[in-house]
Amino acid sequence: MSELGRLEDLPADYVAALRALNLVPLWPSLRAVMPAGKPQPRTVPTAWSYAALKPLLLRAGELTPIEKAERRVLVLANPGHTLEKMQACSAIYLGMQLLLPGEWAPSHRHTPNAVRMVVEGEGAWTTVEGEKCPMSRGDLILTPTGLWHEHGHDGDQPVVWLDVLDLPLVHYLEASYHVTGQRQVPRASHGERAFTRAGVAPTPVFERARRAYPLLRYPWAEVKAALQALAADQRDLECVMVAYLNPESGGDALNILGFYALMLRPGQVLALPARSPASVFHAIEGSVEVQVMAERFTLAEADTCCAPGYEAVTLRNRSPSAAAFVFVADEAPLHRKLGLYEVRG
Ligand code: GTQ
Repeated sequence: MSELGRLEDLPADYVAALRALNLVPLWPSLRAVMPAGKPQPRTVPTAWSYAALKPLLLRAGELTPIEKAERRVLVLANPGHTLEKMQACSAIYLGMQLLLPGEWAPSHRHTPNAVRMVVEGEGAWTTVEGEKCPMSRGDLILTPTGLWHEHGHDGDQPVVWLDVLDLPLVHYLEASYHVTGQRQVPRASHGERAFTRAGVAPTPVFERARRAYPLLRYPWAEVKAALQALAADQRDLECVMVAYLNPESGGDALNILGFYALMLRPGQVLALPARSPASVFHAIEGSVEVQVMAERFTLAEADTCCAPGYEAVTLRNRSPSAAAFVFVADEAPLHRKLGLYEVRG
């Protein structure tokens, strides 16, 4: 195939005439926007150590009162996108949020979808549309697009959680905005237990208005038990993984990003195929080695890393005697909806 013409090959007056009319020749940029065979992601494999960031997050607690921050968050930014873009990868934002005892992060709603994976501390809660969700380590709390949410803390130690949002995508779509609201009054009965038995869901005789997001809190104790049961039941199963689902529709818990919990048996090496979506890995329990491209990260508990799409990822449980548990977020629901999803074996 012959080389395509370059911008420098064109007369300067011609390029200037085009620019004056807001016109651009395609051919000098065609290969950049559609590279041969495989995308060239900006996302570079990056890891964030919790032990390294925690003192800086606690210092933010001293430097900036919650009233001056609204959300006291250090963003886990991918240098490949430039730090200012606040992106872990093209569609995923990651942040570590600190709430100190007695603090309150006021009620708001916004167009981006968010989830919280609780990293450390007891006694905090997120109220979502009046549903008060207690936060314990490993719990996943959804705050889907448009739903009111606020965070509070009745405990006596700092609480930290990992925020995962589709903010980069929603911002790119010029659809990102928020609305500030009043303190919520928690509802007495919020039906939290209604979906925690596998295979059955509430079925009222009289049709009720179905909630788009019937389950907002996925307790770690339940998810871990599901993984352990799966591993014990299928001893040959290589990938012991569960997806966080909407229990009424059976579909992904949220529309844009996918969320999963993975168990690695003692010493297990798990080779994940190259797939089109980018992924994030966060160690909930145990120590896990993550190999992607030329990088090999060792994730201790509460550490996080990201991997670009179209790259194979190999995970290894570093313990010969204990299982390891990993929280995974990816862009798969988005890729599937757009018809872009690929597995490259
Ligand atoms: O807790 O509502 O990390 O609105 C970024 C934006 C957390 C939140 C973030 C947010 C929140």
